[in-house]
Amino acid sequence: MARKKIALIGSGMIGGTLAHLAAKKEMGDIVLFDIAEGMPQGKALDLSQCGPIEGFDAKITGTNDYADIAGSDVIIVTAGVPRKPGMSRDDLLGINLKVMKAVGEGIKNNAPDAFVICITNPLDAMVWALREFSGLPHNKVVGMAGVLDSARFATFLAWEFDCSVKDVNAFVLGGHGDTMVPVLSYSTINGIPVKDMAKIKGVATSRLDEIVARTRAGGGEIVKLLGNGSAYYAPATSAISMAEAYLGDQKRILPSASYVEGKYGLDGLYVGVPTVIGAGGTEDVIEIELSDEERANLTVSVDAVKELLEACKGLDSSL
Ligand code: TXD
Repeated sequence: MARKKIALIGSGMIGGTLAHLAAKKEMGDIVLFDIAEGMPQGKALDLSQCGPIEGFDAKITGTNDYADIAGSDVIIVTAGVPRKPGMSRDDLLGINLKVMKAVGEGIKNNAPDAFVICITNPLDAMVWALREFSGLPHNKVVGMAGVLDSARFATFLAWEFDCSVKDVNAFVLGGHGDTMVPVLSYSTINGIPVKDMAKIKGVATSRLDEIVARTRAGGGEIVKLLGNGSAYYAPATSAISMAEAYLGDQKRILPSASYVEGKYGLDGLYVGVPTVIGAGGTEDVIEIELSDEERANLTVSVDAVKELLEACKGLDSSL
């Protein structure tokens, strides 16, 4: 059987980290694409030279030509610009929408059978636009945010309870923005509801509220500390888990920005929901019961996503 092929559109901080992780895991051969000339080729060469040390077999190449992504099984899109301190994700809309148009056309013309994972911000709007521009089926285009947001939530919960991150199952719904909805009622420490664990450990409800707030602002906290660019290790790791779920037909339930039609009272937009990912791409969206408060929070988040979609339509008449 031929090796799988993974194309990374955008070879910046996340793209480079994705390439390294995918190579280490021997997920397949890797193509780094970027508009910057020389940079993807340079990174590909550097990463190839990790092979003898780490002992992986993966052909890693860099390119500025979309023809080289032909036959890709998975494409992960990070092309665009990241936030600078003080910027919101939405400030990136105008620039990154144009980038999604070019990328969508590149995918449509060269690798229409791929499973596409979009990472570019503002995520929920960009994954929608990328799907529109590429014309791929909705189940083959998904956005990565929820795996990262729930990993952030899990990290903070593990620190608070002084327990292993391996035992934390943290649940986040909604758009990838300041309105995202960390759902405490579905978050557990090895099956023990977080609220019960808080009682056992004497953690105040106000402290849990602070953890929820820190999760929501988790990306901005890193942007501010880095001073230049945004998080990349955990975002790349998150997208790799989604790619593995697809390539391995794992049927994992991962919080992903998926196309929702009907469920959660939503109609035809991408937003973060628990999603079954397997060989069929996004195979199903799991609709969970929400409290009135959680549902109200989800509505706020969805409204923020809808506003961005309207803004996209205003900027590009083909949408
Ligand atoms: O949870 C999430 N979804 C995210 C999203 C978490 C963290 C960061 N997130 C977003 O990912 C971030 O806001 C950005 O929109 C993307 C990529 O972040 P990264 O840190 O990798 O940005 P870089 O290092 O600037 O890399 C972007 C690359 C850069 O090399 C550009 O030359 C390239 O994108 N680029 C393009 N490539 C191909 N085609 C076009 N048109 C293009 N334009 C820029």
